[in-house]
Amino acid sequence: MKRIVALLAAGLLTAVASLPAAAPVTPNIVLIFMDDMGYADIGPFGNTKVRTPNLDRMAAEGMKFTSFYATPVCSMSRAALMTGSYSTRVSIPGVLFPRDTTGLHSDEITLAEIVKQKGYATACIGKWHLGWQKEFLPTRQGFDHYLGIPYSNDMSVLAHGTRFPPLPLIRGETVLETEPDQSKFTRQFTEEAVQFIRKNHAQPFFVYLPHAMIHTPLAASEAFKGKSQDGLLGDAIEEIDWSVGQILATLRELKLDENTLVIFTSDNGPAGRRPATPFRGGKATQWEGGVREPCLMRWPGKIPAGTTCDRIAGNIDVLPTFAKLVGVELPRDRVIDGRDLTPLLFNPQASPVRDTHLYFGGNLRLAAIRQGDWKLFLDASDESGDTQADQPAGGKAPAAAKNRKGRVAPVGLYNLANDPGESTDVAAAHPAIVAKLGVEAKAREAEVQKNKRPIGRLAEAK
Ligand SMILES: [Ca+2]
Repeated sequence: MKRIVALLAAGLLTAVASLPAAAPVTPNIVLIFMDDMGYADIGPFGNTKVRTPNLDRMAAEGMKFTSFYATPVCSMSRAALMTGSYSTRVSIPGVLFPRDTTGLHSDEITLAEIVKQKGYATACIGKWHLGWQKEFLPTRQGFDHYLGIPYSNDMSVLAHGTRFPPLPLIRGETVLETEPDQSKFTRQFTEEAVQFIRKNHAQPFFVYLPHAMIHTPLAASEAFKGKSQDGLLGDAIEEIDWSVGQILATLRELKLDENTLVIFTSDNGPAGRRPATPFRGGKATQWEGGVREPCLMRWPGKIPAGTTCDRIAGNIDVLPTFAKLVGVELPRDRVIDGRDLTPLLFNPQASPVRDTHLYFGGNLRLAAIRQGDWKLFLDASDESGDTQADQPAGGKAPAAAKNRKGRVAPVGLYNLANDPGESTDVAAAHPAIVAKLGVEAKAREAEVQKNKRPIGRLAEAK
């Protein structure tokens, strides 16, 4: 009998050993989410001005995604990330402000609530921006632990005078202080994350680390201030790189490297008219530079080192990916727009998990559609609620039209493979593609509008 058991066990072990890398495991997850960091702001994506050795190493040890989509501005990106659904699907407009009494609806199932089903310890450390009243805080959306600011770091008395209330720093649901010293943010949030990882290292954990940087007002601690070759922006980016290094060093020290997926990405394109080379546009636009983000994923032994994946992916795909990795079924009572990225994590050349991306605007309307290499702008255009103007790449005059609010908005058809900088509108040469994508966009937008779910309102919040 013992012999049979031993043989069975031996057979089982052989079977386990021969399973492909995609075998079910429940990794720890660290999701580092930047604010206003654009495609070209870090070394792995072509920045040669700032030093990002830890991010460079993360790329060398993991996978770089080059078609990873967010949205033009803050709140809508976080809504998509948290719910696996387009921002319009969950009715979150561009940017929530302190005057707003809305937030992510309590019925939404967030990343934290997905992994919670498997007993993960969960923390949100940094900027939330999905509703600031206590009914909307991370603590009400599956996070055990919260330290951070409830909206952008410029929504403060210091930046805007009394039009805004003093910026609060919150722990749990309690305001610790107002108008905190922002030069301490990156260090403080990093130390909090490291502490949380140390405390929970013996059980599965999920750390969501949405940094306040590099949204303006920029700040860096004394150790980084004045040290980069790119002013305060470079200082802030180099401190973020230090932060990534601290997280990775902690995982290594605790021998959690091979059982932890670390993701680094951002919420929207670069602010302040700096380029998102090779893409056109920046924050608050639907040009690729406004919505295509640097994205790194690292999981030694699982994700092949030093690889690049150009398949369409984005922050809506994070939730289905987490669900797959931790072994939780996706909710069936609602539409989840994202797709499980795990086939690509283990093989960047695997078939695309989706061939289409929808570019929703802050006005909840569909502004553009990408299918394969083709991208068509629609006349709904983007009105993201932010004040950043469009910025043509290379100083060229953009192909553009005025939208209903009189803002300049992109129009036309672009081939992103031949023309990633969206310099040439080729609609006139490809009427059949324009027609096909137009029909597709209309049908898809109609479906999202029909099946969208409500924003949370304070009076209704549970
Ligand atoms: Ca942002």
